[in-house]
Amino acid sequence: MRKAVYPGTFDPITLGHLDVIAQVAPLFDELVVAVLHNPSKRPWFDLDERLDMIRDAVRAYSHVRADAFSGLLVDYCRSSGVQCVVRGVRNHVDLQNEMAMAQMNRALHDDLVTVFVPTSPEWSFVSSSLVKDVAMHGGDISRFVTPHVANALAARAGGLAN
Ligand code: COD
Repeated sequence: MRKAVYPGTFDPITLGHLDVIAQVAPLFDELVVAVLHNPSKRPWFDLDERLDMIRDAVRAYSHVRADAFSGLLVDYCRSSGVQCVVRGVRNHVDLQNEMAMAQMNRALHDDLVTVFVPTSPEWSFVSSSLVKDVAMHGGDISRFVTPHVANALAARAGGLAN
């Protein structure tokens, strides 16, 4: 069985993340979108909210599921029996960072392979951080996220502004 993990913070999932999922979903029998649970960071959305948004966004794919992990990604991959990590690459800055992460993960886990997926050009400037910033200032983010995420962002931005 070909299994892969697409790990990230996903605070929140964007159409850029979904583009990566759409590109790789046909290559695997099971794809796990794995959300890092890191209580020391202060995400806009808690773990359950991020998982809910991912589950809503990937509901068309029967073999794509969301899960949470904490600690090292390599340990999560070992315990899940996964040998392939998927990461999206938007530009040379991403590539440089992703290379270092992939090589560190490989140094910690000999059998782990990282697959880099170039983003489709229309999403190359989209990030969770920018989408939150635009939402925070009342901008229209509906082109960059699912309707479920757009509603959640509007509600959270409104709450933060009050
Ligand atoms: N188009 C295409 N790809 C995109 C886009 C877009 N518009 N936006 C983001 N992406 C890609 C990112 O490049 C990344 O590959 C992925 O989507 C997820 O992005 P984020 O921002 O949600 O997630 P990150 O990069 O913060 O995730 C980092 C991890 C949580 C995977 C990493 O910190 C980790 O593995 N932590 C666990 C501890 C660990 O093992 N540390 C050692 C790592 S070497």
